[in-house]
Formats: sequence, C-alpha cells, structure tokens
Amino acid sequence: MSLNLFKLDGRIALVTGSGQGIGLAMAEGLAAAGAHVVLNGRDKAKLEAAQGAIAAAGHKVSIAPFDVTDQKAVEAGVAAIEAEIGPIDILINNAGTQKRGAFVDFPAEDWHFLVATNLHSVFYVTQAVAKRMAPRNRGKIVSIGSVMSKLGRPTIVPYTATKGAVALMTQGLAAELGKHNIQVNAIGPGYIVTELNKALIADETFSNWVKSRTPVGRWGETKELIGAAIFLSSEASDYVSGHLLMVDGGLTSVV
Ligand code: GCO
Ligand code: CA
Repeated sequence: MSLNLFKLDGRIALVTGSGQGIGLAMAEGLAAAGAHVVLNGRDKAKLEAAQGAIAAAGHKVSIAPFDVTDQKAVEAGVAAIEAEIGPIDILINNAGTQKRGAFVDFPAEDWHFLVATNLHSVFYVTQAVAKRMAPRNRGKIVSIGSVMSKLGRPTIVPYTATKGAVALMTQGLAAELGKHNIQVNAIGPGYIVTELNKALIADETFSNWVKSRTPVGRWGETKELIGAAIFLSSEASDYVSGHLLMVDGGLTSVV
C-alpha cells in the first residue's frame, strides 16, 4: 500500500482567507503534498508575501485576491482561476472571522458582518466552484467549522451560529453533490494559536481554562490542521462525506 493516497500532485486547490493563520498553514500543507495552491484574501500584499514563501519552498502557488463576501467578485474570481490556471479540484472554505461581546449588546452590524464573512462566503464560493466541479464528476470541498459547530460559550453567539450553519451546510452539500462524486466535509479546529485568538491567549485565566479543558492539555498550532486538510482533500477520503472532523485535542469529546 503506497502513501500516494495522500498525494495531491496535479490538483488545483483554492484556499479562501489564506494570507495568514489557519488558511495559510493549510495552503502550505496542500502545496507540500503536491497541489497547485491558489491563495485568496482581500489583502493583495499579504497574499504576495505568502506566495513568495510557498514558491521559495519549490511549490506551485498563485494568488486570487477577491472579497468572498461579494458574490460578483467571487464569480469573477473563480471564473478567472479556471480560465487562467485550470479546473479547481479542491476548495477549502477557510475565510472567517470572530467578534466577541455580550449577546444582549451585540451590534446588529457585527452580526451581519460575521454572517457575511463566515457564512455568505461559503454559499458564494461553494456555489461558484461546485457548479464547475459537477460536470467534471470530481471534487473535494472542505469548510472550516469549529468546536463551536457543536458547543456554545458566552460572548460568541453570532460566531457559534455561523459555525453551526457551516457544519449542517456540509451535510446538505454532501447529500446533494455526492452524485457528482464531490465529497464535502468540514474541519473543526479547537483552540488554536492564531491572530483571532490573541486576546484569549493573553488572558491567563482563559488560557489556563483551555489547557485544563483540552485532554492534550495545550493550545493547538495551525500546522496541526494540515493533516486533516490533506486527508479530506485527497483520494484517501473518497468515501468520506458530510463529516465534521474535529481537530481539537479531544475537547469536544469530554466534559
Ligand atoms: C473563542 C474562540 C473559539 C475558537 C474557534 C476555533 O472565542 O472561543 O475564537 O471560537 O478559537 O472556534 O474553532
Ligand atoms: Ca454531523
């Protein structure tokens, strides 16, 4: 049995929100596994810096700067990738953000921003990509959910709502796209050291709570999400669909 199951050579992978953090780590990992990665984000300079690093490592990488919350920009961006680079085999819906605050005071505009960034984006990008994958009868769609796809905690109700939606959207898409040999799954990161979590890491009480609440007793690193991303992007997962794969150090499996 060869490990070619996990090779992504010859595949094109679009990773949204991949200028930094989890998205960039996954893009680097997919590139190392052989994929031609297409980096996406709104900050072109950040994408160019990331592109430089991945190219310097000897991997194939392009950039596609468009705003995933703008349906017209998404449609144009995806069409351009397919015309200029080639058919997208793998889509990683990673773009997302976080805003924290008491629910009763949570500004409606922040709610709308989180829904647009974390959920509308998945609708726009997945639709633009899946309608092109379907006639090819092959594709991998991986969305980034969260431990909050299954659990709640105070101050992040809007974020939690969007991540719960991503998990069930994954199941719905798996049901509908399976006939086109498109596998649709999600990854649920636990508490990972990222820019979005900077304030939490700096809060000693919260950080100690994460360590005690997580069986492996520590925060995760962005690179620890790469294995799940390669698995769900490769033929190793051709019979896996509709699944939310938690990468959370065991957090969601214990009280
Ligand atoms: C929080 C954090 C969490 C996790 C994120 C990763 O405020 O509790 O941002 O939401 O870090 O969900 O999946
Ligand atoms: Ca499920």
